[in-house]
Amino acid sequence: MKNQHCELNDLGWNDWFEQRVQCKPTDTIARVAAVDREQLLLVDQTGTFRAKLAGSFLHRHHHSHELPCVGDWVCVEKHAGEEFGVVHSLIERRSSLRRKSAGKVVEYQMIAANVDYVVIVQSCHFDFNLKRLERYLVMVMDGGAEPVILLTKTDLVEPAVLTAQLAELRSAGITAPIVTLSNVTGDGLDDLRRLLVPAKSYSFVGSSGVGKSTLINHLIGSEMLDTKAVSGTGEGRHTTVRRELIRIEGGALVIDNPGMREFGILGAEGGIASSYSDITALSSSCRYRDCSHTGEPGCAVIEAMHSGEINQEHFENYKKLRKESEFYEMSYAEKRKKDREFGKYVKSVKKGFRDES
Ligand SMILES: Nc1nc2c(ncn2[C@@H]2O[C@H](COP(=O)(O)OP(=O)(O)OP(=O)(O)O)[C@@H](O)[C@H]2O)c(=O)[nH]1
Ligand SMILES: [Mg+2]
Ligand SMILES: [Zn+2]
Repeated sequence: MKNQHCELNDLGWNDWFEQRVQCKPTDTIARVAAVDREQLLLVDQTGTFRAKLAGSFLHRHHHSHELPCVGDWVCVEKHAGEEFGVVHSLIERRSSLRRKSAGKVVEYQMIAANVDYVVIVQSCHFDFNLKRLERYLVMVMDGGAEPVILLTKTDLVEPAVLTAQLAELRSAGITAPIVTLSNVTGDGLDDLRRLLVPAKSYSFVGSSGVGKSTLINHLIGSEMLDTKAVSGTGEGRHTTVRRELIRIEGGALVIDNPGMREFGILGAEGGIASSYSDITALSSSCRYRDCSHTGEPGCAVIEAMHSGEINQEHFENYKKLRKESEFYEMSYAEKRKKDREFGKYVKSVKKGFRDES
């Protein structure tokens, strides 16, 4: 993170936090720039440094949403010459971008904390979907942040397509600011830059491949984040796997996010049906009712693609989205497993903590 000569205020600190902070006199204040397993990357006026959670902190907090996530402010004890700072407490969150994880007990999974704006990114080229956008809007409002809508890849559609999409957003009563841009031609980039306020935090969310990291690289002015061509095979590998708070030119703070696979959008199947109604309509003519359109005999979708009736990229996007939503559906067991491992980790740290005391 580029943050030479940065005051806490430049990193998003303000009176709201000042009035609520209760750090011990031996602690200082820092912001979480990234979380890598149990290790945190923190940033303050001195720069970035690594930190770990105090055993006593883990002892007091049992839910994953109570642990620091990117964007959080924390009280940290830092000694010169020591590799890691020790985080003693979390400062109250002003906003939380989070989603409910499915299960009997409502648990929240944090995506980012203390973001002022969430930029909901959709590509106007096949990814545009009002229902999905509305679900994102609900999530953003629910967390106490402001939404901004961003339509990317305008270079790939006719102006009339874009005009129709904008009309659809407005007629749905959506009043959030909307920016349209192309990362390829650079059209609209300045419109977005003008919206970004120094020291405010922006989290970018949206499906995989819509151009979030490409855009943020443009804003940073360097190829800091990995981006990847959407592969022609529809291989659903996500390029961004880590969230990191980055201070861009002009002073705004941005957080990139992985695409939908990790983000998880409940009910994505419904959204798929409506933006790929041509494919779902064709499916009913496939020989097998549960045809996956990946090579079964008598597949009407593949046939239509070969005859040029449906566009190949459109079909690849459909397959990719299908895969993501299936992955999400089946990831509960995996999530459970992760939670168990986390529980073990908490126990081992607690044990160590008791041993020390
Ligand atoms: N034509 C066109 N291609 C774009 C545009 N923006 C991004 N791309 C391309 O789309 C692909 C995916 O872009 P990324 O920036 O990696 O997408 P992402 O949203 O970060 O994806 P995840 O990290 O998987 O969530 C890359 O090949 C980009 O070059 C655009 O405005 N127009
Ligand atoms: Mg990315
Ligand atoms: Zn088929």
